This record gives sequence, structure tokens and C-alpha cells, in this order.
Amino acid sequence: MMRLSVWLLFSCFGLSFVNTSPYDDVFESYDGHQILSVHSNDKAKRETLRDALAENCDVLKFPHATARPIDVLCPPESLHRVKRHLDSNSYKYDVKVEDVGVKIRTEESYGTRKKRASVLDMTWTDFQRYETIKNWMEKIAAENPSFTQLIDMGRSVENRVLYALKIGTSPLGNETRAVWIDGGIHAREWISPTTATFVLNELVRAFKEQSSDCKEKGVLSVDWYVAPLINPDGYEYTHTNQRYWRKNRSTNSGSTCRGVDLNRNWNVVGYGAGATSDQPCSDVFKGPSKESEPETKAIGKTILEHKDNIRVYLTLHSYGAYWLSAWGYTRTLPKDHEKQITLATRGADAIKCVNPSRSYTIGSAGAIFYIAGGASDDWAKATAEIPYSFTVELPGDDFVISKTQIIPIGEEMWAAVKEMAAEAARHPLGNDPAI
Ligand code: 0X9
Ligand code: ZN
Repeated sequence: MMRLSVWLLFSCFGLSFVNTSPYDDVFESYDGHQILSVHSNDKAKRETLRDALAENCDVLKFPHATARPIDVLCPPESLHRVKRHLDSNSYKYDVKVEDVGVKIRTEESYGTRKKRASVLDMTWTDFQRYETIKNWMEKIAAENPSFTQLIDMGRSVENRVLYALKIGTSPLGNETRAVWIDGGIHAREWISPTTATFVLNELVRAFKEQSSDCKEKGVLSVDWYVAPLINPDGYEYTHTNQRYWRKNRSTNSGSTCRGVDLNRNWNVVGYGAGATSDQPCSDVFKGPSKESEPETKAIGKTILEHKDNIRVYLTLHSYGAYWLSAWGYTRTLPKDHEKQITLATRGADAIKCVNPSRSYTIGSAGAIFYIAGGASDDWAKATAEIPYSFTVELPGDDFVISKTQIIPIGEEMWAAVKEMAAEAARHPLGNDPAI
């Protein structure tokens, strides 16, 4: 009875995506935590259910499509209460991960990494640490001065350097079109930085070889900006303390909870809309103000410097295999929606050629995913006026993903970005806001 009333009390607040416990800065083993996949076909009930679940668990995925389950990560102390609530309201659920602690220790040697040297050679057989990626980018730039340039975009909250690498020879001078790719804005989405570095490595190879392959010729005709790890502090924290950390590592005044969701912090129309929070303890805390975070500022400034050339903006997230277009802050579609979907489909088709069993769900974020404002995709389209803007939710069914998936998913995305390059190369220059 007591527990039930606590549940009801919490549910009444209706805050979404609230952190389950203030375990900032401590090591979380996730022993006894479970991931539940909760099913509900009722659109109206789904949102209430999400908000209620968020009071006790971390909502990992909340797809709009009623056929897809809501995934939640629940600590042991909430499990009984949550399951009872689901049972008594006749919600169907599966225990997707029986013990998250066991899973991440067996699949990723989580928790032992602190003791391991963090600077190792770059490979795609494992998830690399920040230092390895940083050193590797510096090495590429030093070894290939004729077609690469290391861009120091600024510093993270914890003073880590934020790098982008420009690859290309600007064959049309100021008129050379470009493609932007970033990764790792959400700390726990480890497949994102690996995919970005995989693509970066392929780009370097293609430019080195001056490939005569038809598709790779398209690659050489544009410039590329790749920033594979734009939230390094959060990412490192997922290796050392909390595998499911999402935000950056800002301290928040008046709160002991740390972090701002960098994908809610952009200075753009719709900031604060939908699945966003003004509570520092929330996983989707939008920050004290638009672009309050050094990471958002630094990346935004860099993109704006090249916005006249960048024709395609691509930000890599996980999980679930969705190719999302703008807008994310509203269900309303931009006037060039069809054009966005045509290119997204070309990307997804190219992926299918590499892996016929891979199916991406394509659509605008607000219409097929959930409404969430202040994200980088909306910013790239509305503020930077880049013609094409996509969030790609890479495949997988958890943020924890087998390292054996790194190369296959990298190969798939390499095929897709070649399509992006072909379109960028033929697209007119000039602002294209299409609001
Ligand atoms: O919620 C997000 O930031 C993205 N999903 S994730 O599970 N990787 O966190 C989706 C962002 C889609 N775009 C907008 N809502 N604008
Ligand atoms: Zn994400």
C-alpha cells in the first residue's frame, strides 16, 4: 500500500526521463539491474506509461511506433514495484536483460577498464577510449598533410580537446560541397564513435589511394568534416563509472546532479519542446540556457564556419536502426520533407546492399520517434540552414552492443555516406532553410 502510494505520488509529477538515483561520481556495477521491454499499443496510454516508468527507471528507448516496445533500465530496488504496476495495469513486458551487470562485464569487461592503459593502437575490434581516438586523429593529420586538416574546435567541460578532422582537397575551391559527420554526442551510444572513426578511416584510405572506383570518385569530389567523439567527458565516464550515462559532465548550480543532454541544448527553434526537462537530474536536461555547454558552442561554431559548403549534416546515435530527418521539435513536416526522405532512402538502400537483412525505419523524428527540441539535427537545418540534416540511430537493441558489430555497422555506414557525398556534390550552394 505504501509502495503503491509512492508510485502514484511520483507518477503525478509526470516528469519524463528522470534519473533513477543520484549516483553521480560513484561506480555503478548495474548488478541486479534489469532492462524491461514494455509493450503498449495504445498511443495515449504510452506517454503516461513512459512518464510513470521514468520515475523509477531510466527510459532507454521510447519509439513512437506502438508496435515497438518501450525499453527501461530499472534498479533492483524499483523492480518489484514497477513489475507490480505493469501487471496490475495489464501491460505486457519482457525481461530483455536479466542482469545488466553480468551483461556488461561479460560483453565489455566493464569496470576493469579503469586499470587498463587507455592509450592503445586504433583498431575496430574493440571500443576505443578518448585518448586513443585523439592520438589517432593527430597521427592521421601529421601523416597526410596534403588532404587532411585537424580542427581544434574547443574544449569540453573537463578540458578535453574537441577535434574534427577535415578530409578533402577542395577541388572546386570555395564552391566545394562538404559532408559533416559527428558521433558520440550521447555518451553511452558506443557504436556511434566507432562508426564515425570507421568511416573516417575509409575516407583516409580512399583519398590516399585516389581510388578510381566510381562511387569513391564521388567521395573525392567533396570535403568531409568528421568529429567522431563530441562528448568525450561523458564517454570516458561510461567507461569508468556509469555505462548508461548519457549527458556531458557539467556541474549544475543548485543541484548535486551533473550533466546536460547535449542533444537538447542547441540554440534552435523548438528548444525545450517535448521530451526535454529543466531538471538537472533528468537524463534529458536541456541546460540552463540554449547553447550553455562548451561542447555545443564549439561544435556549432565550427559548423557555422563551413555551413555554406556543408550540404549534408549527419549525426550518429543508437539504437534501433532509424534514419531520422527534421523536424524533431514538432510533428509538422518541413516543406522539403520528400526531398529529405528520398536521400534517407538512398542511404538505407545502400546499407541494404551491404547487408540485405538490415532494415532502417525512415521518417521525421517528431513524427515517427518522439518530439524533442533543442537537438543538433534541427539546429543544422533551421539555424545553420544546411539542406539535408539527419540523425541516424544505428542498429542494435541496447546501448551495450557486441564489439563484433563494429566493423559490419561501419561497412554499412560507409556505403550510406557515399550516397550522401554524391548528393552533396550535385546540390546547389546557398542557404536552404526550408522551414
Ligand atoms: O532523443 C534523442 O536525442 C535521439 N534519440 S536517442 O535515443 N539516441 O537519444 C533522437 C533525436 C532525434 N531528433 C530530434 N528529436 N530532433
Ligand atoms: Zn543518442
